[in-house]
Amino acid sequence: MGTIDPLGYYRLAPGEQQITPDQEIDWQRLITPEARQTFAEDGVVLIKQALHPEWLQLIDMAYQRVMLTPETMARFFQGTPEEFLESVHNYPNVPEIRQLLAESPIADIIGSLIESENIWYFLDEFFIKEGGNCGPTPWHQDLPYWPIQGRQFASMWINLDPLPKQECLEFVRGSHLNTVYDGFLPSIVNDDMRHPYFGGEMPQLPDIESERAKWDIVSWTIEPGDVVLLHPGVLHGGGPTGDNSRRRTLTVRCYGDDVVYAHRPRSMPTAPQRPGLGLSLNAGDPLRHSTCPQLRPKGAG
Ligand SMILES: O=C(O)CCC(=O)C(=O)O
Repeated sequence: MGTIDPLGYYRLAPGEQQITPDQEIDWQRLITPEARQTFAEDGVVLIKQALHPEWLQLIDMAYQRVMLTPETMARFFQGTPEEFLESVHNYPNVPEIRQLLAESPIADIIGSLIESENIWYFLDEFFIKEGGNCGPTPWHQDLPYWPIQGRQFASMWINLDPLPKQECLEFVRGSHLNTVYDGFLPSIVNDDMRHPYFGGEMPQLPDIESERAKWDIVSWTIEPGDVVLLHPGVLHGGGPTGDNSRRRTLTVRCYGDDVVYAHRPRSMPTAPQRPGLGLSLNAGDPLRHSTCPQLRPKGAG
């Protein structure tokens, strides 16, 4: 992929040709009954070439805007050569993310996959691994960090850069149907990538990395335009970068009708924090909150 110069003009990368189609991708034919079944059974599915290059360009613009304020970002492996960045919940402040969710087919694709006509926004996150040799993302499930439960939830994992298989995030097939483990504590991953986030109520994360053969791990070679959809209960991690690699990833998280508010241990706040959410909802209530705008049907929110 090329770059956008200071005047806002796209500059082609060496050898890149500007031959993008002038019509939206027919994504409906990509969300097949088999894709739905894979997502339901494995908790993760790869959909090839689902996003038009113009949506990637919009994500690139969002990425450039968030990079103006790197001091606002979380840092994994802080102060080490493996350091990488995470920027969370940009929907309220970054117009490109709002446009992306309003106009691109992301919410429609998720709605079709999880079979819900109503789709709400939950969260967006950038994972930015630049400069080469960034560390792996610690193995985890997203579910323990969020006070929610339900089947109709999918995160769309989108990359601006091509990735060889060994730099792609990895997933444990079917793990969303089993144990919900405690999260890991991001602030101390340098020392311990499995230190419990809450401690106590949920079992500690297993040591997947040292017993890889025991787990049904899947990952793919990724081209820009490919998307991976994952349920928040699926175990995922890995995806370090090589010597000269760059990985700019946006994850967009949306849900449908069956997702409800759920209890989490009180020992730590859920992450990212949503003050007031737990005051307005009880366990089992449909997840309706001012920070979760309805995206589909268009105009319903
Ligand atoms: O891309 C990554 O390294 C982490 C992504 C992730 O954990 C997620 O999307 O839930």
